Amino acid sequence: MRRNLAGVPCSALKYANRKPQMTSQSTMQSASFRVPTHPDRTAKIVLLGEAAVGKSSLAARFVRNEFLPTQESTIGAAFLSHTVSTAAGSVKLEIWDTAGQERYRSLAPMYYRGAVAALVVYDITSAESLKRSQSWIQELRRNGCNALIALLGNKCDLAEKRVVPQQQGQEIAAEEGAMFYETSAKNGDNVETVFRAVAERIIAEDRAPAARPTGGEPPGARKGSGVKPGKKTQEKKSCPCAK
Ligand SMILES: Nc1nc2c(ncn2[C@@H]2O[C@H](COP(=O)(O)OP(=O)(O)OP(=O)(O)O)[C@@H](O)[C@H]2O)c(=O)[nH]1
Ligand SMILES: [Mg+2]
Repeated sequence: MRRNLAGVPCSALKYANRKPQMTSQSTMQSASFRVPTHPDRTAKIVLLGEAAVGKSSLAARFVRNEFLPTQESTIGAAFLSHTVSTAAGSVKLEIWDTAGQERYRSLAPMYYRGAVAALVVYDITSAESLKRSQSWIQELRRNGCNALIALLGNKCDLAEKRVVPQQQGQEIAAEEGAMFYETSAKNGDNVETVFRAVAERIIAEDRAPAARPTGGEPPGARKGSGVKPGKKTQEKKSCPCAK
């Protein structure tokens, strides 16, 4: 199957559930670093995890510095991008925010394939979501995906409802050779830290290629749009890599 530059089959590029446009360079950049017009590298990263653990909320906090208490469940996947500047260079993170609902489960491989980093999210108030995050990590390994993995225990602001001790998440991450953070998309705890740490590792380990000369989003992608596979659409036909 022919794919666009983000590794997504063109047949998946039907957009639904349109949301407000996002800026590709957010206000979340560190004051000490200016976001460059032409980042040095481009890296595909993917957010995985059970439904409602806060994947979209983490992405929205990182890219737009906002939190929606009534964040809608993602349909298919959403795409966002944001450039992180570090002392060692800049990297444009092309973020695929997958849908956690079971009915979209079979789509996940096309989003994690080719990803240089996977943020696997669970909710610290749900033991089930931690189990699910372990299955995601195992699936990535089983499929030979050698992406950098970060295990994130989200909703750490809900201390009174916590059922997953921080140490448990930490131990699982250590066993899996993954980075580990507890985060809160709601109050922003550790959100920029996670993405920045991932960007720094991507640069340090030379995991991402130099940025495409023309820049911009993968063909067919729309910032902040839900991506829903389905029947043929005009957009599919016009995709430059469609058969
Ligand atoms: N208290 C709290 N609520 C959060 C946090 N992150 C997300 N939520 C809430 O949890 C709910 C689900 O968040 P989403 O971001 O839609 O979760 P998701 O993982 O993207 O869900 P799917 O798209 O269905 O896979 C929403 O009501 C959010 O407002 C957090 O850090 N703290
Ligand atoms: Mg979502």
